Amino acid sequence: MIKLLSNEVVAVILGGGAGTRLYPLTANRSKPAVPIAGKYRLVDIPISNCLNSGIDRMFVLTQYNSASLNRHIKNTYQFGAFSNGFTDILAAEQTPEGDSWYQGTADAVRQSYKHIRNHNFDYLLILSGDQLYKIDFAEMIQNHVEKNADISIATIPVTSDEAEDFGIMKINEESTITSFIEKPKKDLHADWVSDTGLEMQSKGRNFLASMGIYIFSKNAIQDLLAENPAATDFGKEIIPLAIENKKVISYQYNGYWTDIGNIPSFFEANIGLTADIPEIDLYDSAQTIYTRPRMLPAAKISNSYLDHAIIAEGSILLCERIEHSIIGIRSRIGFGSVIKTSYIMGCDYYETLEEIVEEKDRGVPALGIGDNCHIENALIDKNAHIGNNVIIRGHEGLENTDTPEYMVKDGIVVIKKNAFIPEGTII
Ligand code: ADQ
Ligand code: ADP
Repeated sequence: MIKLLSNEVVAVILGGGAGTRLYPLTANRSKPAVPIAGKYRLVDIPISNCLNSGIDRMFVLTQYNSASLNRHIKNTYQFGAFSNGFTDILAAEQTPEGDSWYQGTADAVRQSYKHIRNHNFDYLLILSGDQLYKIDFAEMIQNHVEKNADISIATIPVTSDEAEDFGIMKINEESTITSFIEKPKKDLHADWVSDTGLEMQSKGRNFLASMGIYIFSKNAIQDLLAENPAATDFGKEIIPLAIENKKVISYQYNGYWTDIGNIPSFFEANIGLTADIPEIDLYDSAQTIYTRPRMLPAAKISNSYLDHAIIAEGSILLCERIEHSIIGIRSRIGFGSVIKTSYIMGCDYYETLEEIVEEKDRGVPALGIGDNCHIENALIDKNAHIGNNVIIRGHEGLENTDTPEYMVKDGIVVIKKNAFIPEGTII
């Protein structure tokens, strides 16, 4: 294991633009605060990768701040008196020099640089906030130093279908990037094939894609941002400009990495965790994924058949079956209910028995999922009140819709945060 000096690296986590691709999960919270895997939030992934690599000074740049992001970061990432560590959220702010929104990824770093430069560092590590992976950044930084690079980009071989969504590059035998194109259309692909090695080629992964993970030497980031004031994005502008007169290298990664920036990929990444041996191991004590330690009681389960189910702490389950699903913290699921291929995010709080009785008297569904429900291919955001005998069944034939309580996106039903779904509803 390579050890970094504590003042070598500062990390910047790009926490998201407008967040429209993850709507409605981002309707009232910033993207880094979106809950994943039953008990974590998106931001825990890049932060944990940093901590596991020995990097403990991090900025999270976000388009808008939210109470849940603040609370989560404040309550989770505390560094003691013997460390310089911090996790600071920088939300787009109004200043005398400019209006509020970050105009893109490079603009977000440019606007935040006045805060970043107050810290000692040789290398700035820039990360996306919406990816699921585990990488040792210390190795990537060592490679950057050994190769005397100005910029390193983590890369992964992808197929032609995927290449349209990524920055694609060509490299020479020293792994120096010689050309770069952001999200090339299919008719250009013939010019962008790379030698990705036999194993990757056998899977049709012939294109070298940027993972949106960059290391910049301090001078390189300062020069590029100052000399190109109109450049707002790394992929579209800064990287293509940089390869003309800086040493920009590829650091190829062949492990599991996925972008979870939209509803279908977010859903798939979560459900994928229920596999026998998932692509990403949450049960690895050498590379812990950190999150807020909550003082919750263990889950209590009665009469339920559970198969490939991830059940978070604090849950009370009386249901009939749960298959290939994640049940988030403080979930309550009633008698006879069946949950299949779904991600239930859970609840922020419990209702008291008196509150539940009172809601019953008023004919309002209690917090959680009621009795005799069938829930399939659904993503249920936090604090949903789902009545008895509700059927929610996502499938390819369902038309995309957006109502005040739920949304259908590519066959997945998304129940919105704090939604009320009355008894007997069929979606
Ligand atoms: P995209 O992911 O399409 O491509 P982008 O939308 O710019 O690029 O987002 C990169 C990251 O920055 C995401 O985590 C996003 O949420 C965040 N982000 C975007 N705008 C932001 C803003 N204004 N403020 C704060 N954060 C913001 C990029 C590269 C490609 C590369 C892919 C890999 O441009 O070359 O292949 O990432 O996923
Ligand atoms: P977690 O990290 O457990 O997801 P959050 O920090 O997002 O939790 O917030 C959950 C918080 O919501 C809890 O601390 C709880 O105090 C608070 N809360 C309590 N009662 C309510 C309520 N009625 N509605 C919404 N939130 C509540």
